[in-house]
Amino acid sequence: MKRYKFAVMPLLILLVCLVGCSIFNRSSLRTTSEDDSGQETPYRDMPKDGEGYIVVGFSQIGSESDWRTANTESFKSTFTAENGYYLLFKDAQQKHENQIKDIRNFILQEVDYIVLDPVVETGWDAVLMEAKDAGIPVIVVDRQVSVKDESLFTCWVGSDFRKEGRRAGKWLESYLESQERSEEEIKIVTLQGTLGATSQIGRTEGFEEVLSKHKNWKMLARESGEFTQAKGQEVMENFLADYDEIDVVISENDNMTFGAMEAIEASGKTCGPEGDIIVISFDAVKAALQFMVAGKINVDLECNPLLGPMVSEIIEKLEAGKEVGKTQYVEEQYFDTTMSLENMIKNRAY
Ligand code: GZL
Repeated sequence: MKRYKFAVMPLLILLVCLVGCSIFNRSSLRTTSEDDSGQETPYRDMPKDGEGYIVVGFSQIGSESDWRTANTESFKSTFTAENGYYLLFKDAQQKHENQIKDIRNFILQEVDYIVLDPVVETGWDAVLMEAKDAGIPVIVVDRQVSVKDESLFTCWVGSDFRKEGRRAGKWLESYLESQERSEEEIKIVTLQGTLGATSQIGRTEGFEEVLSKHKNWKMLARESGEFTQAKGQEVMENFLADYDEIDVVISENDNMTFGAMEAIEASGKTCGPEGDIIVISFDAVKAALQFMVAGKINVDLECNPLLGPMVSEIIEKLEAGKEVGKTQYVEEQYFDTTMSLENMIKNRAY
């Protein structure tokens, strides 16, 4: 009995501390969020207890590309106080360990929902189990998680990346036919995105499905440019140094394409419909479409970053106790130089 009594005191002290921390955490909740500079900034006119707002913790990958900037803006402009939300936004600078830390902080702050854009597909089982144990629904967006137990997340919203990759391959088939080059040996290099990211896996494998049907298409090399312009330029410089002849560059996002264009032109070669190298890009952000109009990019496979409104609709359904689909794809198309783009670009949201 004595041992039992003795054990009770520390437990009581621990309980008092935990309750104190929890009150502190909740009172610190809804008073700050991180702006683009990563600084914690006080939210204006947000009631101290934050009651009446749906609190959403968003773990964003980083700010590595124009696409990512548009994706972040879509969430920040949707999850506003006017729309009944309080958004806790964290930028993980493309680091998996930062996202794990951010999710754990959201759990500690007892948010109502966690939105996760996972930098790579693996390594999420443990932290998503912690969110599940805390009773916090997780909505995965853009890239996917690969977990043993799919009940660890409520649903996923994003693009069909494999379809984007297949579309790129089919576009190349028809383009080469139009150029009467279908029987020619075609030398190809690929700038891959962040290895292990769903967008990289899908685009690479989707294009591979078409590549495998053409014995005359030679994939000289694939290397990751990490979805950034600087790394994309560096990898393309190496490809140009290693291979005298390159007919096609597949670049798995526009920012790597911008770097590749720099490298191609610095080497004395040209790109685009009138150039030495066919450029196939992904994302279709405004700046890339402007380069297409300027004749530097042949085709751009759209990847829609505007996921904020779809996720808000999902949360409203969940709040109303409704079911939501486990997998939800966004609409996408592609653009090439046969299309008149000027007007579309003017009105383009990203
Ligand atoms: C695609 C997204 C990719 C974009 C890149 O959905 O995951 O990450 O294609 C971004 O621009 O870096």
